[in-house]
This record gives sequence, C-alpha cells and structure tokens, in this order.
Amino acid sequence: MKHFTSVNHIDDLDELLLLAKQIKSNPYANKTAGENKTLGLLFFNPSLRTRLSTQKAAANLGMNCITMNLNNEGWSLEFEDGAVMDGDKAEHIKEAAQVISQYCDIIAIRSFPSLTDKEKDEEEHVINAFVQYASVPVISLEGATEHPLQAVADILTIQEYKTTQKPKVVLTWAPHPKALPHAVPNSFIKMMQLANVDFVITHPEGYELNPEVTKNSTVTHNQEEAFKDADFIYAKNWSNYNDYGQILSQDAAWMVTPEKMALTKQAKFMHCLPVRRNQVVSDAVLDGADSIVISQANNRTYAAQAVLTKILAHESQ
Ligand code: AN0
Ligand code: CP
Repeated sequence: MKHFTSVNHIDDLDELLLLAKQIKSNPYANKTAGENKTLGLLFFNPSLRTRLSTQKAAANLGMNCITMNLNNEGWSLEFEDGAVMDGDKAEHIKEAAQVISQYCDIIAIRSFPSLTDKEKDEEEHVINAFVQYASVPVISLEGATEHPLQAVADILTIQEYKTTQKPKVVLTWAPHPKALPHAVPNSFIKMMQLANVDFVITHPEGYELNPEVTKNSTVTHNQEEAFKDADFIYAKNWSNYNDYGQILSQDAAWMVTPEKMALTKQAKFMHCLPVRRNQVVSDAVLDGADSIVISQANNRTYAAQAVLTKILAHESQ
C-alpha cells in the first residue's frame, strides 16, 4: 500500500483486518517498525477521534508525530496552477507539499469538502494535490469524498460483534441541523460492498448518494422496512448530493429511536461520532446496551495502526 486516500486502495481486505486484529491483541508487538520515521498530521478541519487515534497508532509503532492545524496555524495555501498570487494566499501547495515531505515520511491530511463546488470536491483536489506534489505516502484523515480509516474501523467492529455469518447491515440517513459531507457514507458503502454482509441503505426521497458509489446496493425510502431483521444499524446524516450541499429535510421522523430499534433483530447501533443526541439518535438508543459506538471509536486506533504498518512495510521494500 503506497497511499491510503480511498477504500479502493485496499488490495486485500481480509489481510488488513487480520493485521488490525493482531495489532489489537498486542498493540506494541511492532514498536520499532516506525523508529526514526515521522508522521505529519495536517488538519484543515476539527477532529477528536482521528487526531488522537492516529497519533496513538503512530506512537505504538515507535513513530514520531508532528501535528498542525493548517487552517489557522499555517500560511493560507494556493492550489491553482499558474495562479497570480496577489491575494490572500501566501504559499503554493507545490512548495508546501514538497517542504513537508522533507520533514515527514508519511503525510496524513483532513480536508472536508466545500459542499458548494461539487466538481472540485469530487476531484478531491486538496488531498490529490498533496499526492501530486509530496514525495512521500499520503493518508486521508477524511477528505471531500471519503473517510477510509473510519470504514476500516467500522468493518472491524462489525466483524467483532456479528453473530451470524452474513449479518444484515443498514445504513440509515438521520436528521441533522448542519450540512454534512458524504465522505463517511461513501466509504462505509464501499466497505460494505467488499464485505460479506446483506447491505441496505435507507434515506428520504431525494437524498440519493453518488450512483458511482452506491452502484447496485439496495436502497429503500422506507426506513421501518429497512430496519426489519437488521443486525447492525449505522446512522449518519449527509447533505443533499444532487442539490449539492443543501439541506432539504430535517425530518425528525428519521431519528433512530427505541421503537425503530425494536423492529430489528436486536441490532447493534453504530455511528462514527461526533453525534448530535436527540437529533440523529435518541438518548435511550445511544446509552442503551446495544450501542457499540465507543468500541467502534476504540477500533480507530487499530485501523490506523494497520494502515500505517502496511505503508511502512511498502516503503521499506
Ligand atoms: C463530519 C462528517 O459528517 O463528515 C465528521 C465525521 C467524522 N461530521 C461533522 O462535521 C459533525
Ligand atoms: N469519526 C471521526 O472521524 O471523528 P473526528 O471527526 O472526531 O476525528
């Protein structure tokens, strides 16, 4: 594995998950794998889990970590080729990415979408500019269109908690007061398409995601129907994709409640977090015995450590 900016970059999912499980059972077994290597964690947006779990994963491998909030601590970056830089942008990505590559052996970046410029967001222009101009591997810490480290933690969690060979997994849209990205659902969908699961997506009419991502996954607008016999309920809000970045519905009827969970086969409740209580999901579900969101967050460390291990191994070849 050279770069990891998409679920598509996983060449052998079973092997990656086996590695993550081995790491979880003995996180310090490989504590010199990253010796004298530096991981740069660059954030254009806030983070709790991704920042801390990736930093911890790096430490478990003996790597150094440099973390920077590029938005308010660095120079404002220009991404346009051939730009006349007479405005507020002080540094071009061409120099910035090459300079960061002098200090870091792996660069990891969080860059949310604008949710206004669909074309640029779809091009994943910030992360891909780093891939283009950096001379070291690049990891996505959630880009405009994907959050692949989250998806690895998600499938790891499903594997740990499943009680049948092929569980029914439901991704349900849920209401939210702010316009949110498509990255988490996109990567989750791609991951479910690779996994041995019976997968159903449910959302209000008009909330269709990118058809290039959903492909032939089952989609229904009937949430209650979708919940029937489910083993896992994965809740997530996303803003409109076709009417790009808009909020067309805040329909509280889509919130995950104990009544809806009662339709399932005592499903486990999942969410990537952060989650808005009593908007996305009611307290009773989130605080209930079938909520596995904390285990899911814990698995972020082992997902990140498995990915870092694979990249370090590739680099030392
Ligand atoms: C972000 C999102 O929905 O993509 C990050 C989730 C990991 N969530 C919020 O901005 C609330
Ligand atoms: N799930 C997730 O990526 O959380 P953070 O935004 O806190 O990193």
